[in-house]
Amino acid sequence: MSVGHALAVTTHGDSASPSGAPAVAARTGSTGAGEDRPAPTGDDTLPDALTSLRAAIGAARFPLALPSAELAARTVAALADQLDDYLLPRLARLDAPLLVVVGGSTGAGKSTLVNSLVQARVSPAGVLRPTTRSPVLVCNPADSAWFRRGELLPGLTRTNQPGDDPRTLHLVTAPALPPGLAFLDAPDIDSVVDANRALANQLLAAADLWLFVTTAARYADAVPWELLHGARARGAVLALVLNRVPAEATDEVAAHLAEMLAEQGLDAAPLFVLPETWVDGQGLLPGRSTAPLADWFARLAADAEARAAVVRQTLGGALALLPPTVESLALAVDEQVAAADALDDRVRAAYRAANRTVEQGLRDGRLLRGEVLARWQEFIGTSDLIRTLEARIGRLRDRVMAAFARRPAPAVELRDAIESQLVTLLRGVAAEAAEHAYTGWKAHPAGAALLEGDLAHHSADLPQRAERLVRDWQRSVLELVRVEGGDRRFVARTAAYAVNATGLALMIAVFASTAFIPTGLEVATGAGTTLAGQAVLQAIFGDQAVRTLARKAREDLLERVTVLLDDEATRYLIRTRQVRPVTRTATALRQAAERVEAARLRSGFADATPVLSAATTGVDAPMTDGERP
Ligand SMILES: Nc1nc2c(ncn2[C@@H]2O[C@H](COP(=O)(O)OP(=O)(O)OP(=O)(O)O)[C@@H](O)[C@H]2O)c(=O)[nH]1
Ligand SMILES: [Mg+2]
Repeated sequence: MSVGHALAVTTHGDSASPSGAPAVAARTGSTGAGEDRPAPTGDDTLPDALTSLRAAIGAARFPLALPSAELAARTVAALADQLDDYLLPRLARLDAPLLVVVGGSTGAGKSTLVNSLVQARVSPAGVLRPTTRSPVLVCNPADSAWFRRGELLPGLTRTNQPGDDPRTLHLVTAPALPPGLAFLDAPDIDSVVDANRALANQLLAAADLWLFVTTAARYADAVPWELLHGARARGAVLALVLNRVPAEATDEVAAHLAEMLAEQGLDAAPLFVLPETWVDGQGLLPGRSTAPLADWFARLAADAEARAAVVRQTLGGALALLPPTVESLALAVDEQVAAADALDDRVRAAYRAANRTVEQGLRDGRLLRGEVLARWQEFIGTSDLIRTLEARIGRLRDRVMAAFARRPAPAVELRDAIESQLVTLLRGVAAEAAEHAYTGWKAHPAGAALLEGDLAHHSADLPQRAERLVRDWQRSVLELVRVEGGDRRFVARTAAYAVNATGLALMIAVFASTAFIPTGLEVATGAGTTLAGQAVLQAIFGDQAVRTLARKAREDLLERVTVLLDDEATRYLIRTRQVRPVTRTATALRQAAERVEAARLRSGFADATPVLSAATTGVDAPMTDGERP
């Protein structure tokens, strides 16, 4: 009975060659096709362009927890592997032996098939699933030096012993295998063992040709189809083995699989249908069962042009996929930058609001209340201040003197009241800003992931820093009075007490500032202010020189507050800074991809068209029960 389709390789236009050899069209490079292409944007070679791309990819990070980040990180890892494992070494040695990676579900009979094809038990097959955990590479002794050198799949340590370590590659030679072709028996692609699965994917990306092995029982599984899609998308050369097909089901199963392949656009790949059979004492399949496959590979091995064409197609497909893949990475980097910006904006908005609240507090006179107001009134009730004021309020001073009992100057108390009023304000705005920044981040997926530590509140030492800030400011106000007010009429040049008193008055002026000066005292001082208090303030603020100093003192205070709040905001901003992509990461990726694309178009790999296609030929009928040993 003739069952299935098998090998056959056709060329473009040519029907299967008379000899039945895998008449694969060898592409002839770029000559002839170059005229129609856009002008190249650079003149570097593909290996150079790929090396730059490798560097750009190596620098890409996606630490912000965005929906795109996980896939991007996986793509980076896969691309980096593909460049290191396959593209760079393969481009450097286009004539190196063809690597056939044998991949598929566990128990599909991959190891058994490889052993049978090379006529030696090079890879243990077994009943324990999964059996193959560490890849085994088998080649003709003449090719072993190339694979041993470790340019291909450099991350796998070469060994001469079988083992279980997925980071090793067991190298075996088999004289029965012709030179020019090597088989790599891979762990299963849908393994329950994570490391197996990851390794299988990595190995497939390093294949010149993927021999996909499935069984009558497993061919409809989802995972292999995903991988097959990936292989098709990459334009990788693919051949399929439908293994262990029971005689009675052959037609049905082979037809169904062929239908599925056609639906997925994979019908160009050669499909070999192998009958269910017995393995011999060595664990090898009978020669007649594997003969079509063995012949096909033998002809491929013997045909250097065909092998070169396979390499060109797989390479060309992988290279063509690089620019769009790298663009997806650049977009993911853009998203990281945008998210970092958005998070920073939330923090900055929270602290800008805090700054504004302080500014407003200074403008609307709300600070000139309670304790500060009481202490101020007490203070101006003493002669210290009054004596320092200019003569034009001398008469007023007399009245004030009369109104207030003479007491020791409560300057210290006023200063303390100003300090505590300001510190309370600063603590309040810092607490509020922290809360806003915190909730702003919490609501953002990438922000929530960054919120470790106590970021819901102002920093623990903020009260102390705020106190220090106010005291420093007060000192600087006195300094201002000393330096700038030294030659003004309202300060007695040498009197320390006068400096002190004027300084305190200036601080009050800062508290009252704009609301006070243009609109009058009632706004700022509110009810309960004594006539004397108002009058003195008016006298003070009526003076242009004092107003100028008050403005300076106010600006000084606001600058200090900005520094304090900036420090608070830094607690958040430092986190985004740590994870923010380095400037130009996305640009570097895009430029590197452009260089690769330009070099690819010049190289001729862009012209690769499918070199292997299916044709229906006879294949051995499944063994009957009577033929089984
Ligand atoms: N009867 C029969 N047994 C087979 C055939 N092919 C494989 N086996 C047996 O099936 C079991 C699994 O085969 P393996 O070759 O180890 O399968 P594998 O695909 O390499 O499995 P993993 O390494 O786990 O991915 C072994 O016990 C083989 O002897 C076959 O065609 N007929
Ligand atoms: Mg195996």
